[in-house]
Amino acid sequence: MYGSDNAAGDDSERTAFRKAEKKYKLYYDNSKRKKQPRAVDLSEVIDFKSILESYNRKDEVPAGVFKLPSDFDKPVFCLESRPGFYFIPGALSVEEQRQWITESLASFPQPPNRTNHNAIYGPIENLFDAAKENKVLVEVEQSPGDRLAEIDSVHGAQIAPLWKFSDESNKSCRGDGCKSVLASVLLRKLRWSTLGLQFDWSKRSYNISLPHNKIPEALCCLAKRLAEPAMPPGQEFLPEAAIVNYFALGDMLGGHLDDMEKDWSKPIVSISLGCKAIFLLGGKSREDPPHAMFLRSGDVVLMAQEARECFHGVPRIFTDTESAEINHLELQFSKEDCFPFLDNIRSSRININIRQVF
Ligand SMILES: O=C(O)CCC(=O)C(=O)O
Repeated sequence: MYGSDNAAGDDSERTAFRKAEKKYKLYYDNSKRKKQPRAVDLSEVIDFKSILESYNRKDEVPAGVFKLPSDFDKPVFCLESRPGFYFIPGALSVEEQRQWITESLASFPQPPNRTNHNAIYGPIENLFDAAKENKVLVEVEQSPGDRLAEIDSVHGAQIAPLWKFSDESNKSCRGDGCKSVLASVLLRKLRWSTLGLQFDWSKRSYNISLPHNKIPEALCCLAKRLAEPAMPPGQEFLPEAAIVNYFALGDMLGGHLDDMEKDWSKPIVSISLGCKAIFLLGGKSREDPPHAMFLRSGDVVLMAQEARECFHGVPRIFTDTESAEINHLELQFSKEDCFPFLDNIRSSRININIRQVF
């Protein structure tokens, strides 16, 4: 679940998980001329891309890792010390990556899906297009009747202002105190959107009374296929909710558990898109030293059974051209009308995690 840097709590500075987060988190050294990212030792980070290459070449995997015997069309790797954890390097083709990056930016934040912006601005339609067209979101005047109708039951705002996109910041503004914000800034500050059954972050539970659309059929089919290696025999994964996390440089997802779903025998299917990241997979206690591993665009992680009880998080994403490893996406988004997607993904990472709730 989405968390912040201090999601681990006040007394967490000493836990093994927190130490690992601090080891890999992005810090800057202020040298004489310019701010430089502090060098970090990546020698202990598990690299499933190299593991796959060596498995394909020599049929070998390192100690502690094994290849799952399965009918899945790509090798699936597991860790001996973390039953229920599955890693599928390069599970998504380049075309699939392109498709889901496009959907994540242009469609998934569309109402009734909620985003982190709902609490302040209410539902925002067509954010991606508005950012592309340099629009501005402005607070508009409403009649008292309109305003009372806008009560936000989840975030408790008594009178929610209404915001609309405009070509210029001064149009449709209500007088001197008019508030406005660039759509491109909102897109850059997009941190999550929720699909299917909506998750209420304030209560840390699913709020089934909130309006929602079903998970899109194509995403459902993909998740069902990807979940197979982790499914109990004879059972089918039923995607009911998804959280889309958007990471920008310097963002991290603090160590947490995903424990709000009823049946932990069913996996969480977690898809990585865009810039490379480090994922930390801990144990059942924050005191258990976590395994660090790279997540690249197209990789898929499944967490089921015992692994559902393991702390995990993302302390770092890499956006520099060499480390981000997204060159293959440049060609996919090379047409002029795709440039806004490329521009966004060059400096960000997207994670789609799909869940069966009941
Ligand atoms: O970004 C990721 O790879 C992990 C996301 C996650 O753990 C979550 O949303 O609960």
